[in-house]
Amino acid sequence: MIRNFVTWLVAAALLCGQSQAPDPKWDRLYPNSEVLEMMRGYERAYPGWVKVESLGKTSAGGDTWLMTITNPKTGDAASKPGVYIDGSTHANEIQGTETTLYTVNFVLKNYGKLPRVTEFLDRATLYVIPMMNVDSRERWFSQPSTPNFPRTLPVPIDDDRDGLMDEDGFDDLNGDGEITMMRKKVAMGHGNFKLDPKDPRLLVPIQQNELGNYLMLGFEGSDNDGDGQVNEDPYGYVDPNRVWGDGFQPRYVQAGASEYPLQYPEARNIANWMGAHFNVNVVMSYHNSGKLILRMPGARSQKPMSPVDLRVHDFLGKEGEKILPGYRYVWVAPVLGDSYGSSADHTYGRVGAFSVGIELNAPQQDFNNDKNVSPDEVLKFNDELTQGRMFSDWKPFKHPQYGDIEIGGYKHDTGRSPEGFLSVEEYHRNAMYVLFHGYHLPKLSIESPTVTKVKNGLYRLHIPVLNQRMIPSVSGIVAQNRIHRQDLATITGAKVIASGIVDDPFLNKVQLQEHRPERLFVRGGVDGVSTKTLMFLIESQPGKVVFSYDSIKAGKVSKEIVLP
Ligand SMILES: [Ca+2]
Ligand SMILES: [Ca+2]
Ligand SMILES: [Ca+2]
Ligand SMILES: [Ca+2]
Ligand SMILES: [Zn+2]
Repeated sequence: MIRNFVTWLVAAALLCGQSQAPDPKWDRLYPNSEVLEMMRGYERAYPGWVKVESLGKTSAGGDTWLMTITNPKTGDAASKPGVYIDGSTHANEIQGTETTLYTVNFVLKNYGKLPRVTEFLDRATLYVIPMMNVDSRERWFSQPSTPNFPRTLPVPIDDDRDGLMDEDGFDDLNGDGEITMMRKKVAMGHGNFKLDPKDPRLLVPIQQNELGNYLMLGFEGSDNDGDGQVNEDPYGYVDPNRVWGDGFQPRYVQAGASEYPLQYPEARNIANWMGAHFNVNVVMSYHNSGKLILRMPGARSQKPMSPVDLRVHDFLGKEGEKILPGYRYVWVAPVLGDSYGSSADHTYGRVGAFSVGIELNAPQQDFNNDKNVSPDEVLKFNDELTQGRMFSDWKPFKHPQYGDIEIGGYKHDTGRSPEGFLSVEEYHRNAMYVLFHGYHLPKLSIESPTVTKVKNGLYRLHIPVLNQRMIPSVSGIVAQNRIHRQDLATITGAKVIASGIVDDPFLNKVQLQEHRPERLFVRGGVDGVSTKTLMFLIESQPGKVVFSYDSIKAGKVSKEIVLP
């Protein structure tokens, strides 16, 4: 009896303790080791549902970690339409990682509880790369950094063309673990700033008719190589979002580009993997900041987006403005300037996915409601809402080149990433926007066919294929550039004499496929929220045949059809 009880206890302990899923509080940013532990934790807690794998090594010895999440009982991951999300392409744009992890946590914990989450994991696959630029993200945590630095891939570049690479970066002169700002008081008339009369922690630029007595000297550091310039060649710079294949331009056109497309493994690992996963319909990459949903193309000189795809992007983007209040859905090029070789251009142009960049928000406070958060309001936020956590007060320092200066300013984990107490709403809304895309993944069903007996042993079938959701089963760019094979319709159990796409069922207008009618290629697939009717003329005895519709992006459906 006791022994049975003990056995039961052990079994129960094994079952529940078998792996508690991670339960992050989301009130802080997670360094890479904790992110990876969290990913592994979900994998252990949801065996078969979550797979964590490395797509390959990265430039400084890390790994491109991918999570694949789906209900394994409803089909293989690759057979289902996919949503791909990633974070920390720009290494300083940290909370993209937490946004992806929040999404992971939400879908896993709400499967079976919330119908739309359940539908999502049953019929779709979520692919997640929480840390694209993994090595530099680690560096942001472990070495003195700023809100803007490092953004680069971990690749040394001779920015000032003096033959040396990364020889003069930022320096943590005062040893507080942060790279903050330097300012210097000078004789009246020698500066272009003055102290803000409302708050001496701030400098304000002088007006035309004023004399200034302060200089802003930029981010903390000294002239390490004695060339008369301070911090002119820091760590990097190769921009991980200017190195992709589609639309690539060399460095003399696009600053931060690599020497050739996909030169660095951070991008190449993902491009190679996604090139073998054309089931990816949606790509969402998290950046900060600015509250923007950015659609491609990256530059005005590139070919405009296919009208079919633009319509879908516009729908998803406009709805995004509602799910993410204050965010604006825009075409990136006229708003942020032309850029070449971005991941969104690549994954749209080479994979045919609906790809957007999302510029996340780090909410602060507009105390006087004038729709602008001014520098003094940021300081007020620092003082009243964080009790001074964000800002290091100015302190005197003896600088090797500038003499007596002051060092102070905002710490690296402020400004671009949300304060812990405000992060959950940001992550949650963005996760819900991922699920909105998930909901609108193409969802195909075969409606009731019309079967006409032409004569004994010869039937004509009109088979409507319905797509219930907004994303087409083949995107416009896939159809246009033949990125991967079109949707394929087949009949098994009969000899196919002719097949085609029905333009008008009443007038019996059909675009016939000239060759091999037994494999009907449905160019352009089934548009969002619409039906495409297919015609098959088949030789068969009365009985049953099976119609199958196989879409790389929308999955496979089939239906038995009875011939009278
Ligand atoms: Ca140099
Ligand atoms: Ca410092
Ligand atoms: Ca220098
Ligand atoms: Ca320096
Ligand atoms: Zn970015």
